[in-house]
Amino acid sequence: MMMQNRMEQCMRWFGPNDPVNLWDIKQAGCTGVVTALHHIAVGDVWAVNEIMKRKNEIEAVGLTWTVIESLPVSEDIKQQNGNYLKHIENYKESLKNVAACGLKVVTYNFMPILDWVRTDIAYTMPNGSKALYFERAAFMAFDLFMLKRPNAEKDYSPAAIEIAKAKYATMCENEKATLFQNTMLGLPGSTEAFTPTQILAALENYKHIDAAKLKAHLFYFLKQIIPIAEEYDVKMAIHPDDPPYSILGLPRIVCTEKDVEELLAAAPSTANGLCFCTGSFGARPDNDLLKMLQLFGNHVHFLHLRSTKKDAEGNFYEANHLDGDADMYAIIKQALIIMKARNICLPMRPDHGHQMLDDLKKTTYPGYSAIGRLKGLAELRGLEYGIARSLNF
Ligand code: DNO
Repeated sequence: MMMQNRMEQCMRWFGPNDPVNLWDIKQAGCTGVVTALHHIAVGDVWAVNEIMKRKNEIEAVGLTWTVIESLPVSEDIKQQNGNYLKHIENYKESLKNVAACGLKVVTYNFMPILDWVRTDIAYTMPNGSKALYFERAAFMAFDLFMLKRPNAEKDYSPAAIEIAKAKYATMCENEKATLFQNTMLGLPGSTEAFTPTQILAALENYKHIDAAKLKAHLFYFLKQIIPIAEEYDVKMAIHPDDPPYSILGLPRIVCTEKDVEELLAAAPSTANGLCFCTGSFGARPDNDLLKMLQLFGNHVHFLHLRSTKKDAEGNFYEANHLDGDADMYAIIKQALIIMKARNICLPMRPDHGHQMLDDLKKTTYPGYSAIGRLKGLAELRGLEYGIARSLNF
């Protein structure tokens, strides 16, 4: 029988402490789960028994652990100092263990210090649901007047600094505290935020690491890791930077088509691939999502579907999955073409979702409440079904 090349519907699960449980994910219509061993310190080896324990939990409800998100890369590796060689060896070990447990796709990122950054995690939409929002003026105000990053003013034009000043002047103490908390949120899967002292010290470590140097560190890492991934049949899927440009003076190097071209060329192999996040790449007006998907289709191992709505001031919010600036019709159509050509089912997760209905009363990881993601998934699934049928796929 011919295989139906459809996206494998997944949701992210943050493990046993996640208020959204595996049954919720199953009821949303997923077959796959995307998760990580969040309790293992970054840089340490993921042991087979730990991986198996999590895998069995997932399989006990009839779901599959489809993608690891993330097997994190340590700051030592990103900065090439301290224990980086040991951490690279540990990473290889983890990949072997992951493969031994039958897992095939590993997502990671190479963002310095911070992962994704938003200024508002409860931005009210006209219908009362809450979205994630990046407000440029608020972010600049945070950087210049709250964090007081040394030399921050050099990164902004005088006009931008005036905008930040005006924004800061309108903010009450409560708003400032919330902005601080939101911006300094730590890694996904953790509710801990960085302190100003921690972040300023971490930024200091990047004083001599510019984009070219960070790229060299990424390429070094890839040259070490990709042969192992290839040997053990694991696909590496790097997540783009979010937002896809420099923040807090930090280099960000997985933002554009050119960045992707370079990183793929650094270790040529289909094991060297992408988590194609339409929300992250899509937050830059100069990224043509469809073109990128066409160009890099053979290296896409995982899809994050989400649509940001940008404005001329550099703000963006996360719109409904079928609204926003991403042409989701064109993207899903292209994903179907890629899957058919490669005869595979690409794992996909509705990335983030609005906090809505009953979830407005609950505390969940920002962006990861159940109902908004379920709605996004249902819309994406319907769109895919319609396109696939009309193409006779
Ligand atoms: C945000 C996520 C990212 C992603 C990591 C992958 O919700 O898409 O935090 O998981 O960057 O390493």
